[in-house]
Parts: sequence; C-alpha cells; structure tokens
Amino acid sequence: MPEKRVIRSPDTNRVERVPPGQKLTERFPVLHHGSVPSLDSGTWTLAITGLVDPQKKLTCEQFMKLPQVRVTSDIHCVTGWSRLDNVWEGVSTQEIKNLTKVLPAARFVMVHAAGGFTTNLSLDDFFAEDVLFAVTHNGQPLTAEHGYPVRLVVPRLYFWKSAKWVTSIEFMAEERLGFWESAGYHRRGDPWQEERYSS
Ligand SMILES: Nc1nc2c(c(=O)[nH]1)N[C@H]1C(S)=C(S)[C@@H](COP(=O)(O)O)O[C@H]1N2
Ligand SMILES: [Mo]
Repeated sequence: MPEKRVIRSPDTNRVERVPPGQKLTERFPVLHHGSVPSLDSGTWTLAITGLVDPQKKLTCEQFMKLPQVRVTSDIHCVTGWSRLDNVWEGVSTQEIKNLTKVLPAARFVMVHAAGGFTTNLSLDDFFAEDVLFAVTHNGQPLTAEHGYPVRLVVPRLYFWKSAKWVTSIEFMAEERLGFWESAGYHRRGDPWQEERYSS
C-alpha cells in the first residue's frame, strides 16, 4: 500500500473551533433513524449512478484497493455536540472521477444508505478535498453502529450529512432533498452559519 495522503479539514485550523450553539464532548454518541443494518463486506457494494458514464458498481474488495487518504476533522452534530480531532481513513470522494465520467449536467448528489436513509449534497460540497468514504475512525475499523463497512464523512457540514452504511451515490441535475432535509432540516447545513432548519 502506498503512503496515505494526509489532509486536515480547514475548520480544524480555526482559532475558535466550536461553532455557535455547540458543546464539546469527548464521547462518540451513536445517532441514527431506525435500526443498525448488519452489513457483510462479502456482499456490500457501492453503486455510482445517475449522471455518470458509465454507471459503476464496486465490490468491497474493489473498493478497498482504491488509494486511501487520512483526514483529521471535527464533528458537529445538529443536536448540539461537537467532537474535535477525529482521524478518518478511507477513499476520497474525488476517486470517483478516476472511475467514471461525471457528466457536465450533474450539479447535486443524493447519498443513499442501507435502510433507506438519504442525504443531499451539492457537487462542490461532495467533492471538497476533505470528504471521504471512511472505513476507520481513530485507527479502528468502523463499528456497526458508526457505519460499518463504509460511511461518508463531510467534515464542513453538520454530521447528519455523513451517511453511515453508504450503498450508492446518485448524480443529479436538480436538487432533491434527503431524509432529514425533507423533514425540515436545512438543505445545506453549514454549522458556522447555524444552518440547522429550513427557514
Ligand atoms: N444511514 C444513516 N446515516 C446517518 C444517520 C441515519 O439515520 N442513517 N443519521 C445521521 C445523523 S443525524 C448523525 S448525527 C450521524 C451520527 O453518526 P454517529 O452515530 O457515528 O455519531 O449519522 C448520520 N448518518
Ligand atoms: Mo444528527
């Protein structure tokens, strides 16, 4: 394995690390809607669908062979807790561009997870350099509760955008809202602007 590229999420360089309305915790709470799916790395796949040519489906084995990065980032959950200096390892979202062609009409993605959870992101937010498909947290493989085998981590937005148990990425021309976004949460979710709810 080649050396992992090391990335610090830019928000970790702020003098004031904690966004308005947030409190620090050293714990790592588990939060999600529904029950923990029991996924098996032997049958898990990651699909790249929608406005890409060609569409792709990677097995876990193929996914694990992609080059990896190591990202240090802070977590800000919309329920009010923040957890600093998390180290994630996994595959940068930018690797998708080496696997297929993202068509020019694509402006948004919908991230789909096992159990039906979805979350929407703009193409810029999805391809930011600190966004990754994580397989480890602080040196340990993800636990089932935290998203095994693969979760998205989107360091600059509230943590609900960091979908656990990711199964596919759908590229879209128009924005559609994901699970929490349809339920009144903000379409983008920037913690520094306190984009918690839609208006
Ligand atoms: N698949 C899936 N991913 C999800 C959720 C969910 O309900 N389902 N909840 C989100 C929310 S609201 C939060 S705060 C984080 C919590 O991640 P953690 O349990 O690892 O702390 O997961 C996010 N990812
Ligand atoms: Mo959350």
